[in-house]
Amino acid sequence: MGTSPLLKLLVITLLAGIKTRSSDPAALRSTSLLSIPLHGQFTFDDISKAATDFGNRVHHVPSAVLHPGSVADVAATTRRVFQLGPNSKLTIAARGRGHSLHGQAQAPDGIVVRMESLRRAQTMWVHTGQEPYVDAPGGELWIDLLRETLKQGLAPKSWTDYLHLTVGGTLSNAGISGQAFRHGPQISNVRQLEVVTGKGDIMNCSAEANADLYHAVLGGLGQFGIITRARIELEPAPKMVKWMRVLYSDFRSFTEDQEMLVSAENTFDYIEGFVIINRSGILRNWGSSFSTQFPAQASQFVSEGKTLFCLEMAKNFDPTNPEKMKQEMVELLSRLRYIPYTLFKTEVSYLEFLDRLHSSERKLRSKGLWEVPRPWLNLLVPRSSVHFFADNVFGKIITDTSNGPILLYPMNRSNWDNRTSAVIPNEDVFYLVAFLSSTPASSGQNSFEAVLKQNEKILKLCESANIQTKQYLPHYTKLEEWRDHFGSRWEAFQRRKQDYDPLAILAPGHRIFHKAMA
Ligand SMILES: Cc1cc2nc3c(=O)[nH]c(=O)nc-3n(C[C@H](O)[C@H](O)[C@H](O)COP(=O)(O)OP(=O)(O)OC[C@H]3O[C@@H](n4cnc5c(N)ncnc54)[C@H](O)[C@@H]3O)c2cc1C
Ligand SMILES: *[C@@H]1O[C@H](CO)[C@@H](O)[C@H](O)[C@H]1NC(C)=O
Ligand SMILES: *[C@@H]1O[C@H](CO)[C@@H](O)[C@H](O)[C@H]1NC(C)=O
Ligand SMILES: *[C@@H]1O[C@H](CO)[C@@H](O)[C@H](O)[C@H]1NC(C)=O
Ligand SMILES: CC(=O)N[C@H]1CO[C@H](CO)[C@@H](O)[C@@H]1O
Repeated sequence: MGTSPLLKLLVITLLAGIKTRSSDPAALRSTSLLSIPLHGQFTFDDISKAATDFGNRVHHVPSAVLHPGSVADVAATTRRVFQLGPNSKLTIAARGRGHSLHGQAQAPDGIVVRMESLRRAQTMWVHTGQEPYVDAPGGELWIDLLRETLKQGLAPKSWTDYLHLTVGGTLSNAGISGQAFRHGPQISNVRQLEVVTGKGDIMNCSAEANADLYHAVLGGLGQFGIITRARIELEPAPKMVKWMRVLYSDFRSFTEDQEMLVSAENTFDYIEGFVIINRSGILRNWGSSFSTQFPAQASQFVSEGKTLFCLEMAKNFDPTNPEKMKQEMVELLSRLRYIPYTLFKTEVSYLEFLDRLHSSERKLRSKGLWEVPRPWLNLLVPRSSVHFFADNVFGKIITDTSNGPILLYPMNRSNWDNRTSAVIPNEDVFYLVAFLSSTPASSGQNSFEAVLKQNEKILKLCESANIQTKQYLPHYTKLEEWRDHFGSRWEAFQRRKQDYDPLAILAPGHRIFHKAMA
C-alpha cells in the first residue's frame, strides 16, 4: 500500500538534488574568474532558473549566472574564459528571455549571462531625423523598445508576433512576422551591432565596418558573439490598425490570395494566416480582442470537421483620415476569394496590435498553462512544395489543432540578405509553417509524445519527398544534420566560428560546435 517511506525520501532527495544542485563557486574561484573586477556580479542561487526555458524540456545547470553591470563585464568574463584555453571546460551562454525551446540559451556547467541585467546599465537612445533609428541594449525587450520609440512617434518596421522577447535573442534567429513580406525579417532592419566576440573583444560592426562579423552575428544562433547593442531602423509609427480575419476552405485559393497580397504594390501592412482543423468556436480561439466584434454569421460558422484556413491581415491608418483606408480595404477585399460572411474585423491602436499576444499570455499564466512543455516545430517550406506539404500534413498527419495554432504565410527571399547566417529555402517565395503545440498535463498523459511523433512524421515526409524545407529556430543533435541544414553555407559558418569564437565558448546549447579540450 502506497510508496515506501524510504523510496519517497529517496525520490525527494533526488529531486531536491536536481533542483538546487549546489553549484561550486570553488570551481570558478580556481579559475580566477571571481577575481575579475566587475560592475555587476556572479550569482549562484539562481542557477536552476538559468536551466529552464520556454520549451520546458532541456535542463542544464550552469556553474554560475553573470549579471553584467556593463558591456565591459561581459567582455572581461569572456576574455578570461578564452585565456583559460582548452584546459577549462567553461562555456558561456547569453540568455535573453529564455524563450528558447531546446536549451539553446543554457550552458551546462558554464556561465549564463543574464542579458536583461544590461538593460539597466545601458540606456536606449532614439535618434530622430531623416533616417531614424534606436540604439538599444541586446537584452532589451521589444515591447519596452517599442514603448520608448513611440514617445517620439517612431517604431521599428519588422516584428515578431510576441514582443516579450529580447533584441539579441530574435536577431540571433531572424525575427519573423506578418511584416516580413515587405520589410524582411528583423535582421534585415539592423544598421549596426556592438558585439563581444568569443575572444572577449568588444567590436562595432555594420555592412560597412567589420561587415563579416555583422553578417555572421545576424541569424548566427549566438555562435560568433554576444550582441550587447543593436541599432535598429525606425519609421513613423502608425496610429491605428484595422485588423481582419477571413476563412477559406480551399488551400489553393488561400495561398494564391496570400501570394497575390504579398506581391501587390498596394496591399495590407501585415499578412499572416493559420490552419484550423476541426475546432468548435474556431473564430474565438486566438486574439481575444476579436471576441466582441464577430458578425453573427461568422460566430455561427460550422466547420463540419473540415480543414479551414484563416487569412489574417492588417492595415495601418491615420484616424484623422479613415476614408482613405476604407476605400483601399474595400478594393483589396474585393480581390479575395474567402468564404462569404466570414470577414471579421476590429480597430486597435498600433501598440495593442503588436502586443496582441500578451493578453493570451496573461490568461494562460493565470491558469498555470504558460509553463508547460512546448514541442514546437517551425519550418520554412519552399513555395513549389507547399501544396504537396499541405495535402499530406493537414487532415492526415495533423487531424486536430486543439494543441495549438499552426501558422502559415509566405515571404519573399528578396528581403533577406544572403550574407547573414540565417538559413532559408533556395526559392523566391517560401512559407513559414509553424506548429505551435503546447501540451499541458490536462491534455493527457501521452499528448506530448504524440505531438513529438507528429513532428517526426512531418520531418520524415519532407525528407522522403526531398522537399528542401529548412527549420526555423533549428534544433539538431548530430553534426551531419547541422551540415545539411547549412548546406553550401556550412564552410562559411565554420570559418566564421574559427575567426570569432575559435575555442567554441559561446552558445553551447545549440550543440553545433563543442569546446575543444586539451
Ligand atoms: C510565445 C513566443 C512567440 C514567438 N513568436 C515568434 C515570432 O513571431 N517570430 C519569430 O521570429 N520568433 C518568435 N519566437 C521565437 C523567438 O524568436 C525565440 O524564442 C528567440 O530565441 C528569442 O527569445 P529570447 O529573447 O528569450 O532569447 P533566448 O531564448 O534567451 O536566446 C536565444 C538564443 O540566442 C542567444 N542569445 C540570446 N541573447 C543574445 C545576445 N544578446 N547576443 C547573442 N546571442 C544571444 C542565446 O544564447 C540562445 O542561443 C517566439 C517565441 C515565443 C516563446
Ligand atoms: C560602438 O558604437 C557605439 C555607438 O555608436 C559607441 O558608443 C561605442 O563606443 C562603440 N564601441 C566601440 C568598441 O567602438
Ligand atoms: C519577390 O520580390 C522581387 C523583388 O521585389 C520581385 O521581383 C518578385 O516578383 C517577388 N516575387 C513574388 C512572387 O512576389
Ligand atoms: C548572394 O546572392 C548573390 C546574388 O544573387 C550571389 O551573387 C551571391 O553569390 C550570394 N552569396 C552567397 C554567400 O550565397
Ligand atoms: C475535437 C473536435 O472538435 N471534434 C469535432 C470534429 O468535428 C465533428 C463534426 O463537426 C464534431 O462532431 C467533433 O466533435
